[in-house]
Parts: sequence; C-alpha cells; structure tokens
Amino acid sequence: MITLYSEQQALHCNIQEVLSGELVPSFEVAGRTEIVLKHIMARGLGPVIKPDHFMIESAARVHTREYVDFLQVAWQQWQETFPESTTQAMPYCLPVRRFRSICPDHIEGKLGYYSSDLTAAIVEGSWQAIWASVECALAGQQLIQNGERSVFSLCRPPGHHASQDQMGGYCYLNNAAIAAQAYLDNGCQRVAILDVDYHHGNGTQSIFYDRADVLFTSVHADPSWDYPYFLGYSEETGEGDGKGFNLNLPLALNSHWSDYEPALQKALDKIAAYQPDILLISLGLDSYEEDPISFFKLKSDNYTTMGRLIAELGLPTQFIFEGGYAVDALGTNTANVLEGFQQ
Ligand code: Q9C
Ligand code: ZN
Repeated sequence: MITLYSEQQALHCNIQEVLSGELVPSFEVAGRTEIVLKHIMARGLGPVIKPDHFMIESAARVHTREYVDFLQVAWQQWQETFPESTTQAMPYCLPVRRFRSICPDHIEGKLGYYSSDLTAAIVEGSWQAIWASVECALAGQQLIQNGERSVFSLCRPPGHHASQDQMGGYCYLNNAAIAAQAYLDNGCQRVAILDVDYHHGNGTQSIFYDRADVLFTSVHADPSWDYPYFLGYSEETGEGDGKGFNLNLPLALNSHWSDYEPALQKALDKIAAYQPDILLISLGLDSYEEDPISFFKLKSDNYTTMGRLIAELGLPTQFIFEGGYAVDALGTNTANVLEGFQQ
C-alpha cells in the first residue's frame, strides 16, 4: 500500500491547550506522524510518496472560500495586530447562542468566527502544513481513481472536526471531506466514510448532513461524556436528501473491543448496503487503551482485526490519518490496521 506523506506537515504545532482547567503542552505534535512513518517503513508496508501540488479550489468545494482564504492570511494579520505576540494566534470569544453569526473585522474576532473551540491555534508554518495535509489526501484520491486498490494518506494536522467554515479539535481543513468531494467531482456516484476516531467527526457530518451521495458512519465516544459534546448523538440521521445517510454509533466511556466490534460491524453493514464506489476511513487511533486524552480500551491486536474487518467489504479504500495521542504505540497501532487490511 502506498503512503502519502509530506515533511511540510511538521511546520505546524499547537503550543498549549486546556486539559481539565490546566494549560498543558498540546497533544497534537509532529512526532505523531513521524513515528507512524517510521513503522510503515520498518514493516515494509510499501512506498512512501510526497504528494504533488493541488489547487485551492478543491478545498473550496466543501469549505467556504472566505474560510480557506482566511486560513492563509490569519498568521500575517495576527502579527500585524500583535507584533509582540510571536507564539500563536488564538481566539477567545466565539459566536455562541444568542450572538450573531457575523464576521468581525478584528483578527481576534475573525478567529472566533471561524472556530468551534480553542484547540486550533495558528502559528507561522500552519498554513503550509494544513495545505500539505490536504495534498496528501488529494494525492491518495488520485491514486485510487487511477486504479490503486488502497492508499494511506498520512495527514497532519487532522481534519474531521473542521466544518464548512470552522476549525476546532486540532483540525483546520477537512482532509477526508475534501477527498470525498474530489471522488464525486471525478465521476464517482457514492462515497462512504467510516470514521473510527475516538471523537465524533462533527465536521465531516456537518458537511454532508443533507446529502445522499456521501454516507457518513462513525463509531465514537458518547458525546454526552466527551468532546465534541454538541454533535454525534445517535438520533442524528441526516436531513433533507441526506435523511438516512448519517449513522452515529456512540459508545460508553471505557468501552472494550467486545463493545466496539458490534458497533463497527453495524457501520460496515450499513456501508455494504449503500454500495459505494469508494470507502474512506477517517483513521483515528485514539480509541487505544493508553491514549492520554481518551477513554476507550482497545488493544494493539484489535487494530489488526479492525483492518481485516474493513477489508472484508472488498472496496477501494483510502485511509486518512486523524487523531491518536499515545505517541509510543501510534506507529504499531496504525501499521496493524493497514497490515490487517492487507492480509
Ligand atoms: N485537552 C482529534 O482527535 N479536546 N481531535 C482535548 C484535552 C480536543 C481531538 C481535550 C480533542 C480533539 C482529531
Ligand atoms: Zn480524536
């Protein structure tokens, strides 16, 4: 299986985030994808390729043009406004209930307008990394549409919490959604997304919620008990044309593989019935028992089984990297999924 990876993705970092009320170093670090790359190579899973360049227009098919343009200039605007602030651009005031949905002129207001939380800071190299991450997704999509049966887009920063016009949850542009739309724009009729990240993929759900040409399925922590809290409940089944094309399978905190596997099988059955041209996996590994910010109990071996179950669908499959913060085990667990898929 070919892996798509770009070193430019390391130019982005979140400096700090809030964990249980304390400011701590961010969990979303460049070392995450570096260790995955190391294990992919050590296990001989296949060639690693740097993606070609792609045009901004493909991102604007699922995000608003204003949002994509803003991401490109946010750091520069921040520096012009706060020349003494050299670490990170961050909002603090967001357009929540009873505020107007209006884009202010001040950079701090704009950051709030385009954010769903405070975990997606912008630093000097963020845009280069964000775009390189999208390019890994789009290069993978091209390979699949040129006949490859499976690819792994080793994207960072992740994407599944980013909606049409909001960053959040370490995500800026939605790599999986951009790839899904690119498949449709290049002749596919139906794309299925299986999101196995521990957190609900609220951004991806939002983008395709009223559409029947993308099926979104997700197994994740009950949002009543963990991030993103305000989306990801089982009664969210889609709206308008999209009614019936959104499947949320929330699980209780502390779920083990014995709880996880039946939910995963439900998602896989739904995907099989949908008969998609392509399967996209939002591959988060934060369901691992030792993940520092998550509360599922999956073990390393379970990821091999996960890969094998996904392969049973027999579909052209693109894996897109999302979360996972137990850095030491991240390489093993990711490679297990891909190896399980190929066995
Ligand atoms: N400070 C992804 O897995 N909440 N994003 C962190 C600890 C945000 C996770 C709580 C979690 C976002 C792609
Ligand atoms: Zn996650």
